[in-house]
Amino acid sequence: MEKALQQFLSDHCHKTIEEASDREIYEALLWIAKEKMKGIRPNEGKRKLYYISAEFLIGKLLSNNLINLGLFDETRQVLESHGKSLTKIEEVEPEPSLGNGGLGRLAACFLDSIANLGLCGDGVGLNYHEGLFKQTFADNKQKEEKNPWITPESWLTRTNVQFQVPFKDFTLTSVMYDIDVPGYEQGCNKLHLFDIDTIDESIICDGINFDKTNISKNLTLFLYPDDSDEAGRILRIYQQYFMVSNGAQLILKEAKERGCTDLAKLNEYAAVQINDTHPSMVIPELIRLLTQEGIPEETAIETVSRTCAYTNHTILAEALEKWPMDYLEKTVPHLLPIIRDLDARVREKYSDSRVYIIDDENRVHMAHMDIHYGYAVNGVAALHTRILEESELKPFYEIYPEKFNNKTNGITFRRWLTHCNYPLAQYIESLIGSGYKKDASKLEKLLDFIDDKNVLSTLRKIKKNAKIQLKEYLQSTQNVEINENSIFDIQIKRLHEYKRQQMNALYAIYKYKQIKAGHLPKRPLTMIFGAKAAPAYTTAKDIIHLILCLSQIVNSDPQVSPWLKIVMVENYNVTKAEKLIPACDISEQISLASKEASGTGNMKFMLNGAVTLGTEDGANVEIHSLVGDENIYIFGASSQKVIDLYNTGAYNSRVIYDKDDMIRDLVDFIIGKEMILTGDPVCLVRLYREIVNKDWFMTLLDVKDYIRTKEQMLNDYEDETGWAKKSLINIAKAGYFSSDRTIEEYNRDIWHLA
Ligand code: 26V
Repeated sequence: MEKALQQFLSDHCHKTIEEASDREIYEALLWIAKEKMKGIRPNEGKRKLYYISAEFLIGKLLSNNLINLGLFDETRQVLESHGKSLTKIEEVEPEPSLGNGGLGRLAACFLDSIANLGLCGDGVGLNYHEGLFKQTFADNKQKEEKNPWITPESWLTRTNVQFQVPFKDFTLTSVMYDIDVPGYEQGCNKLHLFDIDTIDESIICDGINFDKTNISKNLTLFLYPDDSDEAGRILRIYQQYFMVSNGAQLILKEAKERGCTDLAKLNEYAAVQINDTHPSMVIPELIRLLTQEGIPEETAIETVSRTCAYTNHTILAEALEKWPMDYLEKTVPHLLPIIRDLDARVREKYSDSRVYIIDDENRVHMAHMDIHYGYAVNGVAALHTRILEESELKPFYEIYPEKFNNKTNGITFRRWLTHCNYPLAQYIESLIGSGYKKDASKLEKLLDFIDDKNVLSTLRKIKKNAKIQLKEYLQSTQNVEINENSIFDIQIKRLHEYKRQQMNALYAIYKYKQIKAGHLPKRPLTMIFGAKAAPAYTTAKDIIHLILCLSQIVNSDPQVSPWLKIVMVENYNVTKAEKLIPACDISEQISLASKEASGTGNMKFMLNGAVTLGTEDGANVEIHSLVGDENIYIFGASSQKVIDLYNTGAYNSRVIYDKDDMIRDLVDFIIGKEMILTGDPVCLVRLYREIVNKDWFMTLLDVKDYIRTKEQMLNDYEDETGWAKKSLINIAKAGYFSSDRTIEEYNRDIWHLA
């Protein structure tokens, strides 16, 4: 590495490593890694997986690629010996924000694991130029700005692959860009991102607004443009069809190249994983292309049904896509006869209208199409899959019980341990060897050290150092001062009412009032939030406003701020997650039970030694059964109770508010004197009314139990050894959540690649 680096810098910059800037070193490392990846054989196999996803939240790639190329340790050492820091150099790399949150990050972890297991499988998605918006704060509110990430030197490689994609009134010519996905001591796969050459960034006017109608200029400009208006929703259909038509054409081209002479046997050459319903149009598109190639329609449908599998990532009704037929008519009319035919075949066989593809309002239920014409359907955590089978998708489960299966999510330890918490990874290796890198279940060997005082104290030191690093980072980026001896309590995830950041904010109000009343805690507490709200989601933005106002009030109060700090991290993204997670003591996973399909942040925190404060929801349920009651803090109503409350309509937040003085006191604070003086009364009153009159995600149902449990947790933290043991057990039991395990299961039960 040293020689290659010296050579590059001397050839291109006439400098030594010491003299070169961080940017020059970054570009040198980028070039060296790309060259090295060119030399790696591609993973091969007869049946190839295509993981089609509208989102791949890959994060920065330098460290991850160096790890997988086996160059990470050496690079760190070489740079250090020349007075340079890899962490600083990484700051130069822009983060591609090609995802909203969990779903996109999962796709990125999966690509990493697919490559690392040596499986033949590529990602297919879109090359958004701006990605998700960049969040800034002004007047205690979220503002959105564009977020460009493509620079002349990047991980993207333009290929010669181009396809024609037909729309109603025009045809677009695509270009395929590739990003290499190297496996650790394995072959290389690709992430294919499709784009067009005519994108025009100058049509973006203030913030993230742009002319949504000019498709040839805007198609891949933004990830999920605001779909609060019709033009936004139609643009989304253009994006989705563009993605799947390119994917389908690529699949057929590669199948033929790999020797598929009879396309009726496409399923022997390809498996398509449909990541949520965004790529669902791949089903009618593949059928269309196969019939164009001369395959009879009946056979084409059967072949496609043996090729495609669908993953469901949410039960939230508003997130399940149902496209009006007239939108499809305006954009992709050539798919309509196929979709109508697929629906007609369903109606012929089943009388239950709940399983129809086209409903009586003439909308296409994308998930229904996936379930009828895919060969597997999976949920992303045990509880989630059970809810799909027993309630959300019950009529489908009754028809096709054999298609349903669970695949509990996972995370790649290469990014979420080796890279983001190198000292912890090194220490684990010194204790149990490197075997856990290939087989994460070996982390359980750490349990041998549960009574080893030295080990527990070293783990505490590693956590403390991570906290100091985060303190320095927040000081330099946001100019806030936090106390490394305080408890770090962190909730980082998209802002959504079901994730209940508002409940955590009510806790902050509780704590503030306690301190004001002279009840000082045993130890200071730092509450950290990070969350972006969808630009058109008013309540989510009001919750951000609440948190920012609280943070202003609390942090500027000399009586309170030595004991309580509230920090809202600006522009929360993968890079920030990598800095926050190693420093966390309390991992907030407080969604309303039944609503969080899985969560993956919960796994990242656990792996880094945080203790979970959570509801029995998503993968928290599995974390709970792995670590046991002593090593997790569970509170709140069960998913069954919540489902019953929804079914009977019995939940009424106003009744709780009226009856419970303590709760009323906390909620009233939102529109109290301090808040109204600090914030925007319109937002605060609106949020107050939302909570008192609606509270669709039942914050007031769980808030008291939440406060009680969190107080218990803060108390228990004072038993240093006891807490360190909980932390160690969480790390030791995190092996199950390696995405290598998840992908092995996908391959064993669904893809059958090797
Ligand atoms: C999408 C939308 C779009 C419109 C308005 C509201 C709304 C609410 C939620 C969603 C979520 C879409 C799917 C998704 O991202 N699901 C997440 O997938 C993760 C990976 O499986 C999982 O860990 C998260 O629990 C789940 O929320």
